[in-house]
Amino acid sequence: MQVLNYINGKMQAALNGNTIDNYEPATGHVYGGVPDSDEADVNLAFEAAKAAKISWANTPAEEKFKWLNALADAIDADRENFAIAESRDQGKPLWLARNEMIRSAQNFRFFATAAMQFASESHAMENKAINYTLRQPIGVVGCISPWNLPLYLFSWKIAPALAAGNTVVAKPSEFTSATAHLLGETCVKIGFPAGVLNIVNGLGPKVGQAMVEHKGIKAISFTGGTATGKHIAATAGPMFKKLSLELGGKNPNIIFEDADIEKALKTSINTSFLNQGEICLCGSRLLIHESKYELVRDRIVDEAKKLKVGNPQLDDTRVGAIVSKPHYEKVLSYIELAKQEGGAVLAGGRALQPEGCEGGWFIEPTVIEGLPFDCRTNTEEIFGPVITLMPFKDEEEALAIANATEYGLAATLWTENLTRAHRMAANLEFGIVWINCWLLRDLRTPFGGAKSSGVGREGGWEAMRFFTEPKNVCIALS
Ligand code: TXE
Repeated sequence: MQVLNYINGKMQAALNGNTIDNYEPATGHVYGGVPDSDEADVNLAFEAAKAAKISWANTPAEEKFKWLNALADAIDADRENFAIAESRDQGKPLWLARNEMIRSAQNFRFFATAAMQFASESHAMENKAINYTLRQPIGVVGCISPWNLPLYLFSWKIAPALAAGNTVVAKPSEFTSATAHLLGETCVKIGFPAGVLNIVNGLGPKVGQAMVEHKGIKAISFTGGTATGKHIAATAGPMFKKLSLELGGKNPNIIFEDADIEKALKTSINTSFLNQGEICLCGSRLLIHESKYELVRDRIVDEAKKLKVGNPQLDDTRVGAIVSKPHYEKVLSYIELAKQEGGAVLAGGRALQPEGCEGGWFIEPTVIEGLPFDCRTNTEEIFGPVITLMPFKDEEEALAIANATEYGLAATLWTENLTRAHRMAANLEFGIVWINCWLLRDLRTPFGGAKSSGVGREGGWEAMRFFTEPKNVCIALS
């Protein structure tokens, strides 16, 4: 597939005509190209967004609702094509890509409704004055998304930005631009108003950096690695841009002795390995009460060995390919590090080449035990199909281990003890706590992390507030 930019209502190549090779993770072969855009394309997209700004901001909520729903309908209607493109481009199993396409459409539908329902506050001062808050669109905003859940996260940012009345310059990851290209084509097909959404493809340090540095782009919503997030904050901070940063995680998945073990095990296999472990919410550290340690360890090892790693297009594949060669090498290097740190690999640990996918970047689901809680393997984000196991003796120790990382995105815990569940939830230093479930998402809830996992929250009104500038208007009554 030859990916194109979508700027001012038109599909177009980078102005410089250059492209970047696009690799298929399942084969390791180049199968297309992505525009190697630069600052000039960002400027062009910005000018289009600026020209469309006033008319989109003044478009009635009913119209915005109609347009966002039209995008959702078009994605739904073309779901299979989108899913095939996503799976091929990212390496994820096709069945998973299908689910993510459902959610991508849902993101547009959800925020279509938000455009209709968004409201602001008023504050009456006895009989002296009345204040009301105007929540106005920021203007032109930037959305930068990663490669793990490409269209799912791209739409999660674009939809609220548009619903709040902004025009958008957006950049998908250079590793996974295919579904952003299809979204651009969809906009053309349905006659989406020109300039309201602009998609510029290319490298992070070029296109992403130009967006972050652009004086006219007043807010940046970013999801990606913590190091990139730090760099973006350092650039955008002195420019006083609004920033929403969703960064990495090193999430604990805690199984207490009183948990429903069968249920915990069934979900934990997904918590550990869904999407090859390339989800910021995956539980990469499995903490198990010492009385159930052997039982849970043996079962999780068994289940991990049974997961079929294979061609992403096949229905029975549970684990697909790792997104890129550099990331594949990074994950393998962490498995080596775990061994050097004294870890015992109980399942997986190796690269493999499934039939028909020779040359692809596949790694077996890997389970490691015997590591101290504060070693690098247990504190740094690996972002692959690799989990570590750690026993704990009581609630206090579980909490101490869980919190012993610079990250604070999501924690999962399994217990039938109601008061313990609430105590733990209050004391875990994470933005999201799942109790007896994982990745159960209500799109109205605040989504994001504490500590080095980010700044700000997405989802529901949080996203609508992020993408608007509040203005207090005070009227004296006498
Ligand atoms: O992501 P990057 P990388 C973690 C995971 C992974 C690590 C590094 O641990 O191994 O991050 O991944 C754009 N200005 N996560 O380096 O670079 C880039 O083009 C502006 C967790 O591949 O952060 C892409 O669109 N933008 C994460 C986006 O940033 C820049 C998901 C994310 O890529 C830029 C992905 C710059 N200077 C990786 N440099 C999660 N939280 O879900 C790059 N980009």
